[in-house]
Amino acid sequence: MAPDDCTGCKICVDVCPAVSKTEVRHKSINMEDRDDHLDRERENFEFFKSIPEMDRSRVKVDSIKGSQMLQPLFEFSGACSGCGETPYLKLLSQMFGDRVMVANATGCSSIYGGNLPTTPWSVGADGRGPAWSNSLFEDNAEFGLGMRLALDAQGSRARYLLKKLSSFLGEDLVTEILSADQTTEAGIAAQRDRVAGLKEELAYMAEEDAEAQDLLAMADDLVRKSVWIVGGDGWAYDIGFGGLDHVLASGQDVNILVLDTEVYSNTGGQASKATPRGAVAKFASGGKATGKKDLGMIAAAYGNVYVAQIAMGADNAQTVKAFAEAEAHHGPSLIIAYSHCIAHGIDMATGMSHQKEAVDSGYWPLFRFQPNPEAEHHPLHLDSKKPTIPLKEFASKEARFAMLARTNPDQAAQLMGMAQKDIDERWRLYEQTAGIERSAQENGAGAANGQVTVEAAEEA
Ligand SMILES: Cc1ncc(C[n+]2csc(CCOP(=O)(O)OP(=O)(O)O)c2C)c(N)n1
Ligand code: SF4
Ligand code: SF4
Repeated sequence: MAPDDCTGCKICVDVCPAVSKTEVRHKSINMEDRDDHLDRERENFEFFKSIPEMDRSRVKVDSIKGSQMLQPLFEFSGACSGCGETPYLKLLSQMFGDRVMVANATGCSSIYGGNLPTTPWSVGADGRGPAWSNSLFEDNAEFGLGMRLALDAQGSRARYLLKKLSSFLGEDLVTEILSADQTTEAGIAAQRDRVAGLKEELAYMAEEDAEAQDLLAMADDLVRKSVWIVGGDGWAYDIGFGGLDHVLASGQDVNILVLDTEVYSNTGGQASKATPRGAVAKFASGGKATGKKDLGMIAAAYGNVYVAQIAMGADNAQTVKAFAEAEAHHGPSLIIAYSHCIAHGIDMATGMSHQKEAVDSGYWPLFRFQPNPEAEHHPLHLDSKKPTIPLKEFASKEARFAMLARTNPDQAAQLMGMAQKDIDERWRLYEQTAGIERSAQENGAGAANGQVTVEAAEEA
């Protein structure tokens, strides 16, 4: 661990599975006084940093062990100690590396993600890292869609110029670049090598040829990028929902990650449509009277949108799978990630194990909705089991529920009863939906929304 950057959140100790057989409560990782260990751990960390990073193409990126072997390009953020949002961003940066482009809605993730002049978004030894930018709270989905459209337009112009200059560049190189399989890390690394070779060729030609100069500027767009539209529930469920819906309907290849803390965390915990019934939040001081909006099922209604509801602390394999599937899906993807937060009034050291209780109680069911053109296909996969503990058991550990029981026990009891019914009913609905067959069609000919690609227009 990084001794100068550890915030003492204790989560690593809480989740450490290796327990001593002889010493009670002693694990492979334990909390001890910082001052007694600082010098030794600084030395260890320096040694750790000297170990070469793994070659991405030799690692199974879509597995827990594989993804955790890879260098995080999001590290040491200024979030609260033990924040439930940041581990998802670290994982995202490990799995997709410097090909990631993030459109970040205003909220906690834009503040700890861009507390300039520092930023936790980092670079590898070659100086490359994810590209990140922050937009408004009300238009971030559109902002990310713009990134996608710009990448597509540049990529299509680059392919057009590549074909046009093929007699100078060599037919073999051009064909290899145009037909490259970029679905794996090895395929992407090979494409990067080809593009590096192409840029060397173009550097010679660029002085005399304006089109070669143009292609040189856009050659990097021939390597597949991964666009991620990131924000909190206040953005996704409420203020930015119109734009989010527009982007889901666009059919474009973007990935949306909702870090769901069930309140507007960055401005002090106001209720959003993601806040569950019975929870106390600002603007819901008597406990929220209505149930949580089911954003996942709204998105799934489109049929061609990949949707996953995840909770890393409950099932990290399902989390990694959802990220990999969302990224691979040729169309819009939505991941709704349960993110524990100081606003919930929990012991943050138990954040990850508490996520498991959220799932065990049915409060946060895990699922993946996988669009598929096959007619005999059940797109909804329920990844968590039928609830095994009552909601009350989970909720009693959170001040947002418990405080109402103290101040207004009758109202708390009534809302808790209704909230339990919400859970039972949602589980019943999901179980039935998991049995439904549905097929999804790909986008029609040409780009989504009837746009004509630069490539097609210039060729015409
Ligand atoms: C249109 C607009 N209204 C209000 C704000 C103030 N504001 C900034 S962040 C934020 C809360 C964000 O909440 P959420 O999207 O849930 O993200 P979280 O902080 O929980 O990660 C608000 C209200 C703003 N930036 N823009
Ligand atoms: S998980 Fe928390 S306690 Fe453990 S090393 Fe990281 S910051 Fe420190
Ligand atoms: S307020 Fe919540 S979401 Fe924001 S940084 Fe703190 S723990 Fe994370």
